[in-house]
Amino acid sequence: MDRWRVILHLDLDAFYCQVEHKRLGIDRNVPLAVQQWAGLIAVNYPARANGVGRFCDINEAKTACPDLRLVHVETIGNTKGGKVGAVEANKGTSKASLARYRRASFEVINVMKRFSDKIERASIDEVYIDVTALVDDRLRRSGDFSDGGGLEWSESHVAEGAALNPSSEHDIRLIMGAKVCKEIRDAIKAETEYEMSAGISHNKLLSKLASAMNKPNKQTIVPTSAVPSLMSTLEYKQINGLGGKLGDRLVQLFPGLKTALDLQGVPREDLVRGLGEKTAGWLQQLCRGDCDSDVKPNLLPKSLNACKSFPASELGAVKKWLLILAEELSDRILEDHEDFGRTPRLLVLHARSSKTYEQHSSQGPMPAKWAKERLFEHAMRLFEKIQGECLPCSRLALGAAGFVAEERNMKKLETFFSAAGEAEEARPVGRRAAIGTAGGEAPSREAGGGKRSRALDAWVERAAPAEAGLAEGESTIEGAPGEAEWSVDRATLQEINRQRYLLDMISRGKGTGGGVGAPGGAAKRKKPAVGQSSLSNFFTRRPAS
Ligand code: TTP
Repeated sequence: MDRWRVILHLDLDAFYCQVEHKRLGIDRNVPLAVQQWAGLIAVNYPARANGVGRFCDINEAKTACPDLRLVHVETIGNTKGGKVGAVEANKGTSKASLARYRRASFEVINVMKRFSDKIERASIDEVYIDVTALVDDRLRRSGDFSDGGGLEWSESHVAEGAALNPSSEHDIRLIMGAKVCKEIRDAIKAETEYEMSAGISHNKLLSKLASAMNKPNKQTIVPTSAVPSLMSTLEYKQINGLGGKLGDRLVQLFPGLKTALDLQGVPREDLVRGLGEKTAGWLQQLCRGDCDSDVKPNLLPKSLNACKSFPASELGAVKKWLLILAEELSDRILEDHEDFGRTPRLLVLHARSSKTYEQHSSQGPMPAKWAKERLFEHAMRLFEKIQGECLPCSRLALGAAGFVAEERNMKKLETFFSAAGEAEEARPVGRRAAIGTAGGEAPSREAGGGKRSRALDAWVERAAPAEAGLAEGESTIEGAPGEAEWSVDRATLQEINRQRYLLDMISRGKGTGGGVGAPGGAAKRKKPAVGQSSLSNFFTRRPAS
């Protein structure tokens, strides 16, 4: 295990409830749950203390806690005026909109960005942050901690049964990580009112396990000394990645085994026989609490999607839902364009057959105008191409992908990128290596800016369709075979890849003169590089409505 890294996992507590408390000005101590149709999707901690759980139906919840405040999620659809924001709890005519929770989530990210440029959004309410560089910096500046002196960790819990060793340099790094983590959480609380729980450890696996150990609004350190006892009680299905099909396969292969420690005891050759060499190796690592996965900065979404599941439906109902999805997607594209100055090139439709449960996909160029009527018209044309296979239909997803910057913004991005290349070149080698090209990331551009670098060209050339903005599992950019008028030509694909790379560079904050800052560092930093303003606006502008 690389015990030099310090990785935080931060998870907002009862997230949707917190957003509603703030929006509606409801005291935090009032039991509250967020409802979607007849079910509860978020329950705050006072309501949990009164016996309300996420799996209660509304009547059970009200019986358990008569004072419970119920707030329905925002909906979009067949309401008077058909506007996002109208609340109509009718599953048959409208769909849930997550717009207000997404905005709140980015408010929080905006604060986190001041502390590290290595932030990976794992979901709408959880992130990983790699604070290794910041911890290095703090320890270097703070002098000698060989006896752990001066570092307070009383604000943090330590995983049960373990203790921190103040003379271990690795534990000292975690203590400093905990200090940073507390600062981040305090800044978030002060600036957004939101509370979160956090885990501090040497990798993503352990920090995620740690953040769930003492909820709500607390943080927990998992030092390596805690790992053996943790693995002996941890059900392996709770490990990220082992809950789904792989977990089911493990149950089939090794019935009776429950904990990560149990799996450690399986001979490697048995694992290899059942799962293959690569998965076996990865699994053995996980069961020892080891995980070398990097925190992958991903602040710009690769695609925007609007989805709806419904009872088996024929064409008439599909049209109705597509119009609603087109409305939601239209809002999201316009918002994204305003925030980031980028334009989607692809409209992607997925439809699931209620007979075969198979998902079919179709995609084509995004219309130049993003009004819901135009999106709907194009979506219908996409649907017609696959309707033979997916009617009756029970799920639709309409997405925008293949983002590029507009010509005028591209100029800004190019300028920014040249500056980034130069700044990169000027950095000490160690630091450059830390944000370099490992793991298939796009290469740094060579210094000098003006001409395209060979490395960049090579990256553009080999970039997979997924890198052009299609999420994993979505269909490839080439489109349905034989549909020439819808296919995306190679030059477009290359352009999409190139611009995605530039946008990625910006979203990682490269070229801003060093990404890691102290609290309040944003104000002290250099003026943002040209082209970054759209992004900064996005992260600073909008309060949750
Ligand atoms: P979670 O992080 O699973 O839960 P939570 O934040 O409500 O509570 P906790 O403090 O235990 O972490 O989910 C984050 C948000 O995602 C949640 O507030 C509501 C939403 N959500 C759904 O919409 N559907 C679901 O099935 C789940 C589990 C969550």
